[in-house]
Amino acid sequence: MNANTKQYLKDYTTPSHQIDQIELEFTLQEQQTTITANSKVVSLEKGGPLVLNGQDLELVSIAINQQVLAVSQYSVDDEELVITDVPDQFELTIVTRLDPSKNTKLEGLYVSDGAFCTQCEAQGFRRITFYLDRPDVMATFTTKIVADKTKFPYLLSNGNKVDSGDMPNNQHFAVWHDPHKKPAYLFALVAGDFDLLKDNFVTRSGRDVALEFFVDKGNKDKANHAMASLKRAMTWDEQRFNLEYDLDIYMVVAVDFFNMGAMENKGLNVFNSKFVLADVASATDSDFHGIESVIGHEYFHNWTGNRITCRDWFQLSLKEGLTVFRDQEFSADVGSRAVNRIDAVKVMRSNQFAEDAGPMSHPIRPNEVMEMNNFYTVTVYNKGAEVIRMLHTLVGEQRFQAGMANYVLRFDGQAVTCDDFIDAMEQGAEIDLSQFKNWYSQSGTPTIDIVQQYDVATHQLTLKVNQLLEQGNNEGPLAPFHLPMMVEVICSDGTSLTFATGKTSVVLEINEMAQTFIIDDVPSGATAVFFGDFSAPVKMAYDYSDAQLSHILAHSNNEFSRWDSAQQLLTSAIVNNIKLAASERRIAPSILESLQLVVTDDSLDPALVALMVELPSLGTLFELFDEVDVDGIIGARDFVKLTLATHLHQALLVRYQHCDNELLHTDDAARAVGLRALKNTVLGLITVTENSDTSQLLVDQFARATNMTDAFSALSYAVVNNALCAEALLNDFEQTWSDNGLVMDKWFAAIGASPQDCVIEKVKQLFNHKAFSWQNPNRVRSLIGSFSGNNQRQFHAENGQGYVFLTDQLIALNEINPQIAARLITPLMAWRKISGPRQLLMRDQLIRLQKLPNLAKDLVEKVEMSLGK
Ligand code: 0A1
Ligand code: ZN
Repeated sequence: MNANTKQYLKDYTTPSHQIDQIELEFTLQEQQTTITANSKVVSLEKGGPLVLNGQDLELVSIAINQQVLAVSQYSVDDEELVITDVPDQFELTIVTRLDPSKNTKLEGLYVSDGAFCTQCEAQGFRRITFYLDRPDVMATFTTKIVADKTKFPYLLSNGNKVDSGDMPNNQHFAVWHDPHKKPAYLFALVAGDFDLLKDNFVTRSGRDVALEFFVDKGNKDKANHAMASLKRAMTWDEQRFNLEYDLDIYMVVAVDFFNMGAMENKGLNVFNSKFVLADVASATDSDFHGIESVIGHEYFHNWTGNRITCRDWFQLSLKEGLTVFRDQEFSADVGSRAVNRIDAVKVMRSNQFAEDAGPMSHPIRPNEVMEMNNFYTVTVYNKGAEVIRMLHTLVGEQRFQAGMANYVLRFDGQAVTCDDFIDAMEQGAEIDLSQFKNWYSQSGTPTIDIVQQYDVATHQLTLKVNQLLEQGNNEGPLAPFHLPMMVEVICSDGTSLTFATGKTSVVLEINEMAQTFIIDDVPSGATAVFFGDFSAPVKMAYDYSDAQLSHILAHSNNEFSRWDSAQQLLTSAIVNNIKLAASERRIAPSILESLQLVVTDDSLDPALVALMVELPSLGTLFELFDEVDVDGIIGARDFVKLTLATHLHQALLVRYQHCDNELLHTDDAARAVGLRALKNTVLGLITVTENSDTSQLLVDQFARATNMTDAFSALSYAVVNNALCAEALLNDFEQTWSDNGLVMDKWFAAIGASPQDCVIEKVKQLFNHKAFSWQNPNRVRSLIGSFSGNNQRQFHAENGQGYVFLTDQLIALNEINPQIAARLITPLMAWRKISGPRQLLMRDQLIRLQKLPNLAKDLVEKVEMSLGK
């Protein structure tokens, strides 16, 4: 098979062979590991050849029923091993050899800081042995690991440990057996020396589960939060989804070298150490939150992903969309629902809307894929979760859970499709989803256009609703989507209308291109609020006046809508100034007044206030336009920020002080997180003006900080706001933390986001920093990713040097870790939307990449999609 070709969903065929059992034996050595794979193979289509996947492998031997095959009996190339003549049923023994120390792609078996570990999703198992590496081939795995006892005291794999012992030459072994059938992508092996944090969890039915966290030596205490989060997740899944854990042991290993966040391997999760290790000195509140959410996510995969898995990789959202929905609900139930919802919506409006409007636009169930690693996207994950959330909104919790129960009942132990899920939901939740299915096959963000008419005589509010769909990458005519629109009606006195259900919101079901709804008993002068809670992943075309937005901000019963109206006020203030010369820029005083009220409102959750006074990100603002005026948007946003900071200066200072004081006394941990969020958002605004006072404020906070949230906020605002103290704080921070890679990531990211013109030079110098490593994805993402993804000002420097710089680094990473390179290329792919000479400067760099002789498949696909045929 040719490496750089596309695979199509429509071409799916069932596997030619089944593998029910596999026994693996690993003899681990850093530079030369030998793997013997013994599989029980059954032919499903009589007579066909057996075609196994394999990549970067040295084939040592191959035998069928213990008979070694002659070279003439098989053929091997870069991608496949083909055995032409096989019996209907046989034992296949393959011996392969590889060099894990050279595996910088971090897929398959590799070495992370001296420990062996694996990453097999999506197609990493084929880098270990030749196999039917596809998720619909499910086997029971027995794994024997042999390694040096001193260097690798812990030998881990999936399932339960069934044997272990010593061997000659200081070697030892362990044998693991996983009773649950699984696809190869859920296989894992870890060998190394760790500190071990142990606990246990008794499930609802009384199963005693050992919980074990393996972390770098000296870091045991930093795993306590992750452990507590895991126990919360286990309890929550029993209570809310009625799902219980199914093995006697659940292990989590934290490694420093990892391409993604974490991996849900059965019984043996492998985590990026960023999502395990935390203490207040070295991790921010948002790091703590991230750990809880990723720990939850991987745990929830045990049912939605592992026990019920995907038939093929086009179905990825079957497990990911659903599991993101589950982890979001977990975070919302154990923390603030509104804050979690807002965080999720910010990701949708900036990253996902951008992806859906760009060259990589794909439905949550893609139709074509060249490199699967490129499809672990915000569309598959986050829009996928929004699609599940719409189902939940349409049917309500009880019927949704009935649908879930039916899904589990029907498909446990199987590899299934998104259609199977929908089918189970239709049956269990009793709803017709034939039209809802369009969310799985059509890409792009729908715009919902709303026109209102109010009849004073009948008190009826008529809503004329139109779906505006963009062709984008879709083939054929587009069908209307089925989506819930949550509506609240706020009267002129600030009270919200109560509907027949007794609630202050109603869900209208949109399922036609053009539709009319009538809401009765609406008093005159009322304001209707659409898409409360972001009830569908759409853009809304309805122009509220600033007065209406201020009214919603002050009175909505829905915290999300209050935040959203504040964002819309700020957005309109920015948008209105884009085309104006600096001297002509203005903000309506009413907007400043509304925000002043927010800043001074003690009755609101401080975490929410923090989100309300935060300006929409440049990423979100760019998504409002088909053609992006980079200078105009940055200039207008800077202006609004400075005006806000100046106008609200006194109120901000007071609020900063109040938060600080309350933090000294409160012992409510959740409230303290909100107070810190507000205090630091406010600090960011106050210090927009650089002078000795604001610089001193940063210096003081940095010096007094008893936690990383406060210390790093002071540092990063010093850098982004160009404070006089920036250099001093950066040096201090570096001195303190230079031995802690995860904390140095923050330092690298702060510098990468610096607005100074010399930032590229600084970043280049840091490539030689002792804490930086090209092989470590976290370091690369922090330094280069923060520049290209978080520093629009310098990335889009007029002379194009930001584009050249990023491309230089992509060329280097193409050799080291193409998966990471392909993630970092995203900002360059938006070239068509960027107006003026920048557009061609960006395109030039994509062309430069295209001409590279050994461009990896990951980048080939993205470059081709960006440049078009
Ligand atoms: N399934 C994991 C994500 C993941 C995907 C691919 C990886 O390597 C290529 C690693 C992890 C999750 O959703 O958490
Ligand atoms: Zn996942």
